[in-house]
Amino acid sequence: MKVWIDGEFFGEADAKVSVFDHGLLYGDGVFEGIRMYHNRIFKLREHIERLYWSAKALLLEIPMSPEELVRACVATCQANGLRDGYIRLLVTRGKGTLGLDPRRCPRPSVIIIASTIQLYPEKYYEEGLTIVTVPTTRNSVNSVNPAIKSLNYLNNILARIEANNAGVEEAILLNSDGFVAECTGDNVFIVHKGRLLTPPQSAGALYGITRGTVLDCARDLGIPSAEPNLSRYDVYIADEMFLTGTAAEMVPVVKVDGRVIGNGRPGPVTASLLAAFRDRTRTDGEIIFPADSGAVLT
Ligand code: PXG
Repeated sequence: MKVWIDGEFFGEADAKVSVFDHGLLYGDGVFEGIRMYHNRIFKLREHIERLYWSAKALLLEIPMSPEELVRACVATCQANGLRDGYIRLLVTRGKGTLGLDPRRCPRPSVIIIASTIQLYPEKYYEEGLTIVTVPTTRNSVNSVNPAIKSLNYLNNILARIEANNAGVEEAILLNSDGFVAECTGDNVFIVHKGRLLTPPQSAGALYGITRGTVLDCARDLGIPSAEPNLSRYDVYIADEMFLTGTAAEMVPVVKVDGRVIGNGRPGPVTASLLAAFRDRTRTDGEIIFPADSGAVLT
């Protein structure tokens, strides 16, 4: 594997950061998780746009232009011979002192790791997930806003540990007002009486790229959608439910906190949105190997 760090490729064993990097010392940095499908990097420009938004919120200056980042991501996939898989793009505050002041870090570091991806088993898509709500509440939008995709994922990791303890694969985090925020690495959607509903960013959700794509698909399919505050009650009485994320794409949920959702099977609105989503992954995104692009499914 070749890892891109600040403009150079390193072998896996030599791909290292300093112990004085504030990304390690304080979780001070931002990241993106991006998919490649069929020789294309899906929604790469949207991911890079969000990376700049996250960095802006942290007054972290990315030492490259968006176009340079696009080219570096493509080059990293090419260097690893990858047409399908996963990119982890990180910007850390960089090497500084033991004090937390970011002004002591003269140069942020950019890291790009391209690899294959571990997917959920097909069974979860066919049968749907069972999940729970967990005691850890989502970070407040007024502290570390969950819209910032930062390197500090402890809020999510605490919830993931609680999900593990409950023996489930994902968990709903509520915000401190008791409304549904999102899951540990996925956004939440429900379908109620034909309407597609997902919590707003202000409830403690990330502006997920998959979330945005699913909302676009809904518009194309004529499915009405809205972003209201949702309580656990709204979830329990939903007709359908699914989660969205770069890794999961769209995964149906059939049970929450012991309540069966709808008829306990993945529903028809979920299925039609998933088909529309998968269509987009075939035609949308930056081409990796231009010479192969004639062979890309359209
Ligand atoms: N919420 C959170 C907290 C996330 O981390 C999403 C929603 C979905 O957003 P996208 O843009 O991916 O549709 C995410 C992103 C993993 C992994 O390894 C997953 C994410 C991030 C990092 C790692 O499963 N999900």
